[in-house]
Parts: sequence; structure tokens; C-alpha cells
Amino acid sequence: MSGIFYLTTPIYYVNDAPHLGHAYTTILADTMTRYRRLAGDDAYFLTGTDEHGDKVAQSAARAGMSPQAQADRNSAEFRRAWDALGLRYSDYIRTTEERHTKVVQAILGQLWDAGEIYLGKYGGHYCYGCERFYTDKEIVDGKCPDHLTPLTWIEEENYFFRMSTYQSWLIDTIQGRPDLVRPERYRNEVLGFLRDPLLDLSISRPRTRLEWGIPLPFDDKYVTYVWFDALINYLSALGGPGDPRFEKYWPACQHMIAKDILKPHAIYWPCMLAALATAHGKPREAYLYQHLNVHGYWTIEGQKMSKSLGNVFPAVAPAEKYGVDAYRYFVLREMVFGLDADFSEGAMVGRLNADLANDLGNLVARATTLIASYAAEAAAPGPVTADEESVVRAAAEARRGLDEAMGEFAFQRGLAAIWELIGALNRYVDATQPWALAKKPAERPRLDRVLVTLADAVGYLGIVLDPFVPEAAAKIRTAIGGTTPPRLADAVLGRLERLPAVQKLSGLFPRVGDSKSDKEARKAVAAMDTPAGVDGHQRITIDEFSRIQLRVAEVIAAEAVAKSKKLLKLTVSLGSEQRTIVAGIAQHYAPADLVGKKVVVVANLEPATLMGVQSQGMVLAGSTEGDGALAVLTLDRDLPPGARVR
Ligand code: ME8
Repeated sequence: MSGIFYLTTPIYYVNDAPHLGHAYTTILADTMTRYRRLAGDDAYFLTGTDEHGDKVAQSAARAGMSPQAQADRNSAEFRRAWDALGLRYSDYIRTTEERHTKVVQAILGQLWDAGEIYLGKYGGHYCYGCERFYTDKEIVDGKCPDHLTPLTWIEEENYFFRMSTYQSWLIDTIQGRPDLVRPERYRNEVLGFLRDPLLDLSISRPRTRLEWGIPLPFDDKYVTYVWFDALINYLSALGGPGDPRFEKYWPACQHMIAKDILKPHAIYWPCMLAALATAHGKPREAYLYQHLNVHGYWTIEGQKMSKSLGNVFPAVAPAEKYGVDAYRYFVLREMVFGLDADFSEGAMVGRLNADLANDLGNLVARATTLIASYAAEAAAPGPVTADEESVVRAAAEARRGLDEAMGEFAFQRGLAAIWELIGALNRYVDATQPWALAKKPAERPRLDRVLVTLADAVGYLGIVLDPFVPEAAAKIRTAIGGTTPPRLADAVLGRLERLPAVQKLSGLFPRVGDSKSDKEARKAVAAMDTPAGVDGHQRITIDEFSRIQLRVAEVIAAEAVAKSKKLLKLTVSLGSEQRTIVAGIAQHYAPADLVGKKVVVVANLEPATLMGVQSQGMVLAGSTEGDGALAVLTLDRDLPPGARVR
């Protein structure tokens, strides 16, 4: 049965050019909707631009343009960026379009008639950058906590939305639906905001101060506050309540945003939707979205992206240099959904070379070359052996991991699950040695079994990789003769019995040479071949050694320790318990590299506090003195977390 799915990105302000952060959210939405379409769902993906308000009006004035002309230019630029990245949005909404202003005015009228809006007086400290008033508690040294610029005291009569009446309903709703706002850290943050009294929301701006907005239908001396206008885009793109598209997609709505705009989406918006439902004679929760998915922030080489630092990374640039797929892969793999992550060209090239060129590219090249070389004399494949069975199991495991991860928007974990399989397949080629089998005529049935398994596996990868690296996945499918659109349901290994016609596919992801990270990687490999020597002569007895409790631990989450260059804070599972362990490996591993890895820890070490974080154990790693290469100990075969190491 095919499901309905509706996913939105924020609509981006047109006073800015599209950058890496905007691209990230939009790539995520594209990946998720591609995945859902692959699974057979009718998935609708909305993005667009936010074009009203002070911020946009002021930047247009500075540029000597009319706000509309600036919006036209910049909205087109966002759209061009998404097209250049091959993002398949279903609709692109602009808040200056008539289809949007009509729905906003209709909703304002309905809320006014229902008594949800009233005229009141308000005085407060206003930040033009944020387009909002700040309460005394939020102000830092008399300045905007975000922009660190002085605030302006403004007093005016305005229209207010009775948001305060929804406070206890909203708290109950968030408590009753644990995954409404996810991951959990953001749900907790929202419940934290809601511990303070929720005030009514000023939803208008007098035209004497701001012309650039949607006029209130019941008082044209005012325009609509930009957030009240902008949030409604998610409805107006579907035509609003009553429209067949709304009736079809809205019940399946999920939003995706970064943490910067949590409050409007987790507080204003549910209250607005509850008021609208009430005005339509429905229960308060009738129009509430399904999930608000919140991701973290990208920093650039450790620094906040900002115009003043001059490190704003343009949205399309990495794709121009390294290809769309490498860019997608990097951002999807590197950021643990919900946590912050760091972008650097070196790290991206490192992943491109290691994961895409080596692991995936080599596998596909080896498999297709082997099949293309030996297929001519193919006969009936011999019996399935334990090697094939374990590949089939690994593929089923990868599917389970992928599907579960995507259900939770854990893109990084989904990719990690696929890469586990890619690793297993590379080991399968090494173990079965088809080139050696080819030399012995008696092994022909065995060779054919191996080749069929490889063709099957490559076909499988051509499907499951489609949402993440669509260009590469399409090439893979073409190489093994796929002609029909891919379907997730076909990503099952072990059903192929005859070799398809396969074309050799090499250079799927050419390595990027001589970058810094490349050299470092080579240095680390070289260091492994030349052990630094075992130092110290003091011997210990087996009993002394057995007092050290070593255990297998699975890394569940990893993040940088604030203000430390060297330390990472890991959350690890020892099977029956979870622990926090601080490890001095930040210069060698990105947090995302570690999540999902099985490592070895000293479990009975006295706890120690490092940079304010209590560490309950130690992660084992090897290192060399001279050039400081370092490698964390992982397992050669899988063992459950908690397993003893001795
Ligand atoms: O807030 N890392 O628009 P906006 C990750 N118009 N994502 C980032 C990012 C970063 N460093 N910087 C920006 C607005 N983003 C409003 C939204 S919605 C009804 C109105 C992404 O142009 C992320 O998705 O400031 C963030 O939420 C969004 O851009 C903010 O875009």
C-alpha cells in the first residue's frame, strides 16, 4: 500500500544568498522524499522563499532596489541553486505570490471572526535583525542576544493572537506525543520554553513603520507580522483547508528545520493551527503536523558561518568542485541529525576518497569488471555456501538499519548501515577470489555463484543508494542493465539466479589526489606498517592484566567537548548500560565517524572529569609518537556491546 508523505523545508529569506546551511536542509528533504518515493509513497516536497518583513525591506533599501525586485532576483537564485543540485521539489512557494496572500488573509479573517485576535497595546525592545521583540530576561547587556546589536524601544497599538490560551494544551500535546518534536533534545528545549508563561503574539505591524507585508483583511492600516505570514506557506502551497491537495497531504505533514527557528515552529505554529482548527469547528489537534524534525548547525572549519567572518559557504560551490553526489554524501554522512557538525573541504575530500572512491567505487569496479570478464562462459551457478548466506544476511541487516534510520530522519545511520554492507561485500570478493576460481575449470559453477551474488549485490546497491547519491545509483543500475524505475521492495538479495548482461563501470568516484587529508591518510597508513616499538620492560602477571576490565562498546552519539580542540564526548553502550566517555581523539576523528562503531573500552577505570565532563572509562587507541597518527581499536568481526575483551 502506498502512503502519503508531505515534507517541507523552511522558506528562506530573500535578503541572503543561498548557502551551505540552506542547501543542507533542502538536500535532506530531497533525500527523504526520494527515499519515500522509492518505497512507493506519494511524497510531496515543498520549499520556497520568505519575502516579507523588515529584514527584507531594509536589505532591499540598502541595495537600492524595491523589495519585490530584490525578492524576484534572490528567490530565483535559490531556485537555480536547488535546480543545479538536482533537488526534486514538488512545489516552490513564494510568500509574495497571490495564492499565498489569499490564504493568509482568509485565515486571518477566520481567526478574527472566531475572536482569536484582538487589538492591544504593546511596548518592547525590538531587534530589526530578528524581527521580534525581546523580553527583559532574554536581553544581554541591553543588546540582542543573537546579533549583539542595540535594541530599539517601540510602543504601538497592534493586533494580538491569543496564543496564551493554548499553553497548557500545547504542553499536554507535546508530552503526550513524544516524537512530535524530534530529536528529543529539542522537545526538551521546547518544554523548557513552555515553563515560562506563554504571552499573546503580536501579529501585525503598523504600516507607518513597515509597508512590506500582507495587509490585515480587517484593518488595512496594518500588515501581517512576517512569521505569522511565513508559517502559513506550509498550508497555502496546498491551497489551504478545503482544497483537495490540503485534504490529501496535510494529514501527513512533517516539517524540517534547523534549531535556529525552533520556537516559531514548535510554539507559534501549533497554536496557530489549533486556533484555525477551532475556528473550523474541529478539535484543537485536528490540523497539527505529524513531526517537527530539527537538525543542528553547520560550522565552517570550527567557526560559525557569518558574513562578518567572511566564511559563508555558497550553496552550490562544493558540488561544482566535487560533484553533486559527493556533496550530498558528505553532508548526509557527516552530520548526526540533531547535532552540530563541521564542514571543511579536507574532511569532504577525505570522505570522498575513503567511502566513495575506495569502498563503493572499487567494489562496483571490481564486481562489474569480474562479471564482464567472465560472463561469456557462464553456466549454472553452483550451490549457495556460507559466504553467500552471510552476504544475504548482511544485506537484510542493511535494509533493516536503513529503514529504521530513515523512519527517524537519522540519515547518517542509514548510510552507515549501507556502508557496513559495502564493507562485507568487499570482504566477500577478497575471500572468494573469483580471479583465482576462473583459472580452474572445475570451479566454474562456484565462480558463477560468486558472480551472480555480486551482480545481485550491485543491483541492490543501485536501489538503496538512489536517495543519497542519485547520479551514481543511476549509473550503477544502468551498468547492470536496469531499465525500470528502482523500487525499494526489490532491494532484497538472494533472488537472482542468472547473470544479467553487465557493463564494466570503473571510476564511479575518481579519487581526489594530493589534498591535505589525502596525504594525512597515507601517512597514517604508512605509520601502521612501521610500529613505533614496544617500550618499557616491566612485566605484569596474567592476574594483574585480568584486573583491567576491557569491554566492547558501541558508540551511540559523539560530540565535540566545548572549548576543547582535542576532546570528544562519546555516549557508548555496554549492552546493559550507557556511559559517557571523554576521549582525546578530536583531531583524528569527526564525531560522526565514530557513531555506530564498536570500540574497546577500559570499563573499570576510576571516573575522571575532563573539561567539565565526567568520563566513565577510556577508549583504547593506538598511536605513533613522531607524526601523531592515531587509530581507535575496532573489531575485526561483530560482537555485541558489553562483550569482554581479554
Ligand atoms: O529563518 N546550518 O530563513 P533563513 C544548518 N525565513 N542549517 C542552516 C544554517 C547552518 N549554519 N544556516 C541556515 C528563516 N540554515 C525564515 C524561515 S519558515 C516558515 C521561515 C538553514 O533564510 C536551516 O534550515 O534564515 C535554518 O532553519 C534555515 O536555513 C533558516 O533560513
